[in-house]
Amino acid sequence: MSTVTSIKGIDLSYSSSFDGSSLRIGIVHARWNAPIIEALLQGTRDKLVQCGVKSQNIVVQSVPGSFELPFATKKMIAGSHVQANVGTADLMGMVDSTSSLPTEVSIPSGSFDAVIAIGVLIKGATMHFEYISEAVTHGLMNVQLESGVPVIFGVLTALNEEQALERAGIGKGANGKGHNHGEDWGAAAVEMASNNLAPVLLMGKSGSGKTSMRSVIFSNNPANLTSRLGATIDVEQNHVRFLGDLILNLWDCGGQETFMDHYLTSQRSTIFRQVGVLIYVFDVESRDREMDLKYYQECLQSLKTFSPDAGVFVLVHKMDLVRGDKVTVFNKKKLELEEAANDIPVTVFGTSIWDESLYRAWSRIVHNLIPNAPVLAKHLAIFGEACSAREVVLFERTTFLVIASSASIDQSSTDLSSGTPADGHSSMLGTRYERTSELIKSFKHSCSRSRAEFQSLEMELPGYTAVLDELTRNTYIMVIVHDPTIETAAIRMNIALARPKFEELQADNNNVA
Ligand code: DLZ
Repeated sequence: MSTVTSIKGIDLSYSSSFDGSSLRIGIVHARWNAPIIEALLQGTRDKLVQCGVKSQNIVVQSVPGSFELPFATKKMIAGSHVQANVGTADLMGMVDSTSSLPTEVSIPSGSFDAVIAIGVLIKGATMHFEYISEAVTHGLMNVQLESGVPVIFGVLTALNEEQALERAGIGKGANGKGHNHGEDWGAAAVEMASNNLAPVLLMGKSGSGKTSMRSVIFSNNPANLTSRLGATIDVEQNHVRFLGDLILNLWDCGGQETFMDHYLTSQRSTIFRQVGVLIYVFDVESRDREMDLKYYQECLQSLKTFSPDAGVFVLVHKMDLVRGDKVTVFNKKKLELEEAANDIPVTVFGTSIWDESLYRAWSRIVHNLIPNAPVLAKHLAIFGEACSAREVVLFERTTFLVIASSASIDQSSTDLSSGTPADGHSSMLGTRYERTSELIKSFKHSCSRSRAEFQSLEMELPGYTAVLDELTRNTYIMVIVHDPTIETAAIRMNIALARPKFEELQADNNNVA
């Protein structure tokens, strides 16, 4: 039987389960006690990279001593000029003649998902140690509470040099080398940052269809299987990967009245703080109109208080159940919900899991969350023109949501963030691309049932030719040409030629996410 020698420390197996590939992490380190700092910095970096953080997304800045850490951390989070690419030669002000001087870079505000403050304080003969330790601890705590960005406390407060060396994994005494605490700080940063991504709140009364739509869009379940899903209890947090490295921090909030009451009272600041997008779902057939509106308005007010910049999308769901004139029913409901929102801008969609309307709404929502969507759209239009395409559409690979589109007929390049079609539901013209999303998703389900993998599609019809093919690792492109002399092989070749450019654009996207 193995003996447990220590129960102290972070459970690294748990922390390492987080994926840091979309995160940007700042490190501020002191230059006092340089060799120890150097080891800690290395341990921190190694762990960050091991957790998937890209080296170009780790920005390092140094300050003279630990006392300066809170100030520098605050500045780094605020997005002021920081010193980047500082190597260990910078420690203690040493100049490495072989490396270029540290570059000044401007970091956009809010661009760090977490900052790690590293310092080594070693007790001396005076009270200096106590004062600095306490001031730095409080200072760093204040920075994270005020900024809302997690700050990792990477400051060793050692009674002697030996203790500090051991905690940096370079001990020389009887206890051996010891464990490098920098690894724990790297893992803690990734965990805290992953849990701190601006949430996308999915709210609405229990039974309104929130979980089913999430399952259809993100878990790729066919609509007919969603009836088996149980009600969501409390808040279910999901990190949904989109376009490769973009992570949507989706909070599916159970809609039972007890939960709703908690969200709006004791949990109000936790639920509504720093929200990126609120998606509020209504069951169009709901009988409890007054109660529905009351919760809706209270949620909007809470959002306005804690996340005034959040986008709001309202889905009038289960439109397939409406008998009679769907357009009139939808328009009436839309007006009612816009009026109830008062001065808060809301975008209202009519949706159903049984048709393309769900894809239309979610394409618009997700489009809002893609940092360089306009750039992608611009390049898509250039591509379309270069290969004489009448229409070009870009789909996300797993969800098949429309990310961008460009058409030469009406010059309507792409603005997926603009409103709804007149009937808000099934206007064929307004939802043609999303109809393709839905059809391809169904086709992919059929493929997987027969253990085949969907790869590409070609259609040659008298009026036009359409090719749907993989563009990048995370996207598909559909190219529609009306010129009968253009062959599908030529379209495919153009797609292959455009591939590197779009891979590059997507990498940029992930870096600014
Ligand atoms: C002054 C000082 C001392 C005595 N000890 C340490 C230390 O052990 N670790 C550390 O990071 N910094 C030390 N400093 C420097 C202060 O943190 C600070 O840089 C100076 O007082 C200037 O404000």
